[in-house]
Amino acid sequence: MRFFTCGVLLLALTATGGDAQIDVCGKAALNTKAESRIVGGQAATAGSWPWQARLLIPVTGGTALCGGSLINSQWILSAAHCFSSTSTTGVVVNLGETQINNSPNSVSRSVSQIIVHPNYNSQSQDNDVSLLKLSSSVTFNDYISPVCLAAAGSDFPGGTTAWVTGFGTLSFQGSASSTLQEVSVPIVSNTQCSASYGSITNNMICAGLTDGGKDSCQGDSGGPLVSEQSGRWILAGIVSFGRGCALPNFPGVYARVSEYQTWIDTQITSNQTGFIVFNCNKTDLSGSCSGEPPITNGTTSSTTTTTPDVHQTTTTSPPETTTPKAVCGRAVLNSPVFDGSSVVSAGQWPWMASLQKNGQHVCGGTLVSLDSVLSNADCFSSSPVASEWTVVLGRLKQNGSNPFEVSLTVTNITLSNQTGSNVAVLKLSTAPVLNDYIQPICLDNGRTFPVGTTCWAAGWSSGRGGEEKVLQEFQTSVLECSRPTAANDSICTTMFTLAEGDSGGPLMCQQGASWYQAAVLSFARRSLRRRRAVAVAVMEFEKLSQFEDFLVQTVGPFLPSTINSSSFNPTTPTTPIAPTTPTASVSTCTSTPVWHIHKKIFFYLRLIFHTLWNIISSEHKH
Ligand code: 4AZ
Repeated sequence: MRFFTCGVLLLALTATGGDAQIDVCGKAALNTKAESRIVGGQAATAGSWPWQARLLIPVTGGTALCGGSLINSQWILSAAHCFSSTSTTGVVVNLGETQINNSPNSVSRSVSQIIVHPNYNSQSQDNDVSLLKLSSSVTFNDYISPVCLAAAGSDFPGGTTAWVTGFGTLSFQGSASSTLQEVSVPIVSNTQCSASYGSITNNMICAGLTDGGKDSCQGDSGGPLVSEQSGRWILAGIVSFGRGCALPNFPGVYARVSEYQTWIDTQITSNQTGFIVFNCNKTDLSGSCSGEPPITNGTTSSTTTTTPDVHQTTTTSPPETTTPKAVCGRAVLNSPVFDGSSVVSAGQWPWMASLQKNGQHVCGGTLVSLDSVLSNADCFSSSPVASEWTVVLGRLKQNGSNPFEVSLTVTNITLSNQTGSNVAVLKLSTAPVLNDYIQPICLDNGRTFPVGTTCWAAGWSSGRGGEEKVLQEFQTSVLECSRPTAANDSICTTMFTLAEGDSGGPLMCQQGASWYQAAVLSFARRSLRRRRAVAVAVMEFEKLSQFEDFLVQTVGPFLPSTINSSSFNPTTPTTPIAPTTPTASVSTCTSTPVWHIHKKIFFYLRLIFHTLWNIISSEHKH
């Protein structure tokens, strides 16, 4: 079972304002989502969204359709762009409807006042908010009741499940629906949304799937985007705009309700609306606030249908801990260049995390589960306080724009406690939405990476990656460890440049289609051993499998590398591996494109020359 953990206590403590609405708002007695979690639904059932309003607005040559939300017995919250003037003439608000012309519980009201937000900007769509006062109050019942509003300070992290409802068109420029439609859409962070639209203000909130297929559309404008918290439905957004409808990478854009608490409170002076802080500070294993699977490899199928039609929730699904839907070690955009070290491109190492203090990169890390990041314990020796750290995922450049990045706070830091080197596990406050740029790496639990296996390290260090400090990658190759006792607990590689700032990052080796973390990089404890016989400098790292018990305890069960976890064999590589010597062409786990081979030979010649030079010069010093 996925855990729905937004705190009940929090609700009690953070409900603000309002004399009556706070007791009644956000309850939908006939909404079965919370209990039965219908999968693949279509039209909403009567009473599912009792705050839904259908607005009919006279315009030249006809009537425009908009949505709205009932927020107390006499007020509707809607979008500013629904109104070209504040004239109330002919404006009709219908409540309690599920099917147009066939809703026994519906009521109709005219409007006595329309208030458009004074700072509404029709160019940018900033502050796309309006209030409508009904000519007379409505009586609440199972089909008509107000929604709660997200209070100032609410946080809707990317991946949070939200639902949008409306009578709008079923496709862009299609025809409007005669039945109320509902669809669940994950919240998209403003950073990610800005990457698509360019100008998303703090007064906006976005929701949709990377692959498209689910969205609000024309005629839904002004209607509600809600999220559930402790059995209450809270209005997160007001349908505002979007590029087309349900297009990939163009989520729907909504006015962010939590930015309007003061304004709404000053407009509605009696019978005030119920504001509740939405703050899903704990998440289930899928990374969502209320049970909707995030965009993960294998779980989110993009539907080709448009506009409200499909919803999926999972509270009745089996425990996530036994059948995790996410898989590890997938990097669809990975195409490392085999030339020793190079600038990384976006999505190449989608588990790379930048661990930051005061906005400055301090150490590397890796996403190793849906909500845990692995790093080096040394990074926290001076500051083990979780609240001082931020984890940035999906980042490529330390200076420059990173359209896919997500910044997350840390709730807990746990350090392993072994003799020698140690690792750290950071629990994230929210599980990030997984996409091509953010994915977990597989944790090595005792695999064999034979001598000659090509592996990679990656990291950000000052002085590297140019002005933008782009993530760097380093190709290396597994060597036999010179220390006889090291065979079981260490993995040794050819030398590569490791600097402060790389600590905590991964040594990554591919087996089959999946990438495994074989070790955590350590700058402070890096071990350089020279093997005189073959004149190759060796780097020695503690094998990650040494920390397996600690990792299972702190991170939870390791993610499988394929969805069919029963075929998961921790010790047998998925492709045969033929050991080779370090000086030969070495990528034995994956087939290496022919055009890479000359680069690799050049790389190893350079490496040998460099190593010999180091040995000669250090012996000269002695
Ligand atoms: C509209 O024109 C509209 N996909 C509303 C919502 C969206 C697009 C257009 C979001 O009313």
